[in-house]
Amino acid sequence: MRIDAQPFAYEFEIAHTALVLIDMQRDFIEPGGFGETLGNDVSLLEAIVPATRRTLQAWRRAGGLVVHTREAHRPDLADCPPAKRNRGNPRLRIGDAGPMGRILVAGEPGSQIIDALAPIEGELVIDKPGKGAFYATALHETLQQRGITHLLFGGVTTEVCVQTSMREANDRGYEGLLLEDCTESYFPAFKTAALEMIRAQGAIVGWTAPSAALRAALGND
Ligand code: TIU
Repeated sequence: MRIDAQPFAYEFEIAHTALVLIDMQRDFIEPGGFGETLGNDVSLLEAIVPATRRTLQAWRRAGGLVVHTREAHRPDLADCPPAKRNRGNPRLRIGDAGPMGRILVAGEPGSQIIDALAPIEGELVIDKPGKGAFYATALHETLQQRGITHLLFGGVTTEVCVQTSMREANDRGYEGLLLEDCTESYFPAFKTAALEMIRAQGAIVGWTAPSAALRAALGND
């Protein structure tokens, strides 16, 4: 399969490709969660939900593997470095009680993936303590066991967890493509810059494409 992408066409086989949705959690997208405690306007992120849902549904119909990640710490915070918890001056720190439960803690309401994109049976859900999806997780081994060589990325935020995960994937030998309208940042200029950084220098990190290009290739929208 081949899709129109930048800086040039992206070729992949569904059987060897996973759709990886990064951290589409209430903690980042809804008021009262981690994203807002950092001082961000979280309303910006909602805009990508319809395109991401449509793409997820098309990818499911095509029979492709889906991976959902969540940035989430253990309740005892043993996997949260003090440097991460203490950085800056957030209104609430990781592990503090907020309106959606303890901030950025696994199992709390805020940690859940938003209803519109909720995982279904057979999809992988990876809790990760860092920004990158490969750090301190079994993601690489799991993808290798399934013969996955290509990764289609969406999720939030573009320049933090998505870009970090794409760079980690690139260094591990995956061919990665970021779905432009399925990713968002609290800072529009950072999203634009991240997309440009990824595809510059002949796809130094990977490709970018609108999700419609993927859905057109799948032909099942
Ligand atoms: N703050 C911010 O932009 N992002 C994060 O802290 N985590 C993710 O991107 N998931």
